[in-house]
Amino acid sequence: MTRHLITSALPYINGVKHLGNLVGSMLPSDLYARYLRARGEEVLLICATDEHGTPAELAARAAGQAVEDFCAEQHEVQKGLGDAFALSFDYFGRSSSQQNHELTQHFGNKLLENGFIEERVTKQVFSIDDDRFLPDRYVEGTCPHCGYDKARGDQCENCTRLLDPTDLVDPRSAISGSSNLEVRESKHLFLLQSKLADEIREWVNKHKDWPNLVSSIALKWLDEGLHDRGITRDLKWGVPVGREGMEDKVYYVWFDAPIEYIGATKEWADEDPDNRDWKSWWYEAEDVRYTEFMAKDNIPFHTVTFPGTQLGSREPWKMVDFIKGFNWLNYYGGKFSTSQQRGIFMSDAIEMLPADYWRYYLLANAPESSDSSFTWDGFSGTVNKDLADTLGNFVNRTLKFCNSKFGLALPEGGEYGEAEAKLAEDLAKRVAAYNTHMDELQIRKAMQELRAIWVMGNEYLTEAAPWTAFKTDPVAAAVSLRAAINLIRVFAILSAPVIPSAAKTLSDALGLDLNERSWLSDDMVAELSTLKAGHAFEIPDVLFSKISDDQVAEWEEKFGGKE
Ligand code: B3M
Ligand code: ZN
Repeated sequence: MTRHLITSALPYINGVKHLGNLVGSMLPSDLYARYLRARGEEVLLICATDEHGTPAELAARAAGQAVEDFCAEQHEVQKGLGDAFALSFDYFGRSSSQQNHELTQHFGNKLLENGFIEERVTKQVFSIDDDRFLPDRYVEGTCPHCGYDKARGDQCENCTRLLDPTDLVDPRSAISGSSNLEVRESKHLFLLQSKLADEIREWVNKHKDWPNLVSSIALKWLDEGLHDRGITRDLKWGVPVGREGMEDKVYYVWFDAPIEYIGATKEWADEDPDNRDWKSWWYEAEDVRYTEFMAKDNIPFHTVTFPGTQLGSREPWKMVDFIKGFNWLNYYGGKFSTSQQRGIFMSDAIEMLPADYWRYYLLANAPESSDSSFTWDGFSGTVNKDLADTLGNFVNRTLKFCNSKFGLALPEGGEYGEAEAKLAEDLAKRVAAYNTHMDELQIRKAMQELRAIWVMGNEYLTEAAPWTAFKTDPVAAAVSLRAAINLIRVFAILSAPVIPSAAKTLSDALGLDLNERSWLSDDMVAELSTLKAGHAFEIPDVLFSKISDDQVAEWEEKFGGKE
C-alpha cells in the first residue's frame, strides 16, 4: 500500500504568517493530510520553521534579541498558531536542528565528492564601519534592472529578480546604513547546477501531471539556463560548512531549508526511535507518494534547486511526486506583506473568529488558477451564506424540530421512499466528484462540491417539509427527519478535513462511534440508513454565527480595508 509523505513549505521565522502564507501552503497540506487519513491512508505530514538567513538575523536585531533566542521564541509562536488553526502536522520541526545540520553537511559533502560543488574565490561586500561581510539582505540599494531604490542584496522585491549584493547601485549596509563599503575576496562553495541541468530537466519532464503553474515555472528556469550558485555565506548563524579554511562560513538558507523536510522527519523519529523510522520515508522509499505544497515564488527551489541537490548526491533519496503550487492571495488587490504589516495575520485572525471560519473561506477561495483577493465583504458573505445559512441552519432546524415533535432521538415509523432514493442518487454523484477533486487537489472545485452537498440538505428538507407533513402525516415527517439527521452525519464526515472543529461538534452531537465517523462508502442508501430510529442525539450550540455589517465596518477600519 502507498504511504503518503506530505510537506508544506516551511514558514520563515521572521514573524507571524499572514493569511496568504496560510492558504498558500500550510492549510492545503493539512486539508490533504486530513482527507487521506480519513480515507484510511497512512500519512506523514511534515512542516518546520525555516530559521536561517539574513532576514532572521535582521528580525532578531530589530527585536533586540540574540538570533538563537529570537528563533526559539518565534518557533513556539508559530507552532502555537498552527495548533490554533488545527494544522495537523505530524511534526513541526526547526531547520536549525542538529538533525538538519548533519543532513545538510551530508548533502554538501556528497555533492563535493561527486564533483557538483567547487570552491571559488568570490568578491563580497564588506562594511568597514560594521567590520563584517554583508551577505544578501545585509545590503540594500538600487536595483540595476528596474531602479527600485529599496532592493535587497538577494532579490529585488519590486521586479522579483534575484540579485547578488555586488549588483546593487548605491549600496548601503542594512545594519548601520553606512555606505562606507568595499569589495573583498572570500572563498565560497558553488553548486554547479549547470552540470545537473539535463538530469533535472529529464526528471521534470517525467512529471506530466504537474499543474501548469508548476511545470511552466520549472521549465522557464531551466530554459533560462541554470547558473552555478554560491551556496555558502559569511555568517555565523546557519549550518556551518565544517571544512578546513571555511570556519566562518555557513550554508545558504535555501540550501539547508528543503533538506529540513528530511531533517524534520528525523526530528520526529528521534522522539520515538523504537516506533518511527525516518529513513523508510525518504531513502529507497518506493512505496511512498510525496506531495509538496507551496506558493509560486518557492517553485523554482523545489523543482530545480532541491532536486538538483538530491540528484547530485547520487543516493536514492525520495524525490517529490506531485507539487501543488499556489498563486497569491491579495488583500484588496495589493499584496499581503509581512515587512509592511499589511493584511491579516494568523494571530489577528484567530482572536477574531474560530479557525473553521477562516479555513473554509480560505480554501473556498484558494488562489489556484490565478491570484485571488481577500475582502471583508467576501469573507462575511461566504461565512454568512455557506457556513451559517446553509450548513449551520440545516443542522439547527433539523435537530430542533425533531426534538420538539419526537424528542432527542431519531423518530420511528415508515420507510424511505422515492424522495430518499433520489437524494441518495444525487448524493452519490456529488460525493464521487468531491473525492475526485480532493484526490486531484482541485481545492476550489472540492469546496464548491461540498457546498453543493450542504445545499442538498436544505433542498431536501424544503421539499419534504416535515413541519407541514407532521400535521397530517407524522410518519412521513419521521421518515424525512431520519434522512435529514443521517445527512448531518454525512456532512460531518465530508466536512471534517475542511472544518474539523465544527465537524467534531456534529459527530459528537450525533453520538457517533469511531466506525460511524469513517469515510463514506459508495453506497449512499446504506450511508443514509446508518443511524437508525431510536438513536439518540443532542442539539449543539450554534455552529457558525453570522458576521454583522458592524463587525465588517469595524474590521475594515482596523485592518485598513478599502483604500
Ligand atoms: N521559507 C518560504 C518563504 O519564506 C520559505 C520556504 C522554504 S521551503 C523549504 O517564502
Ligand atoms: Zn528590480
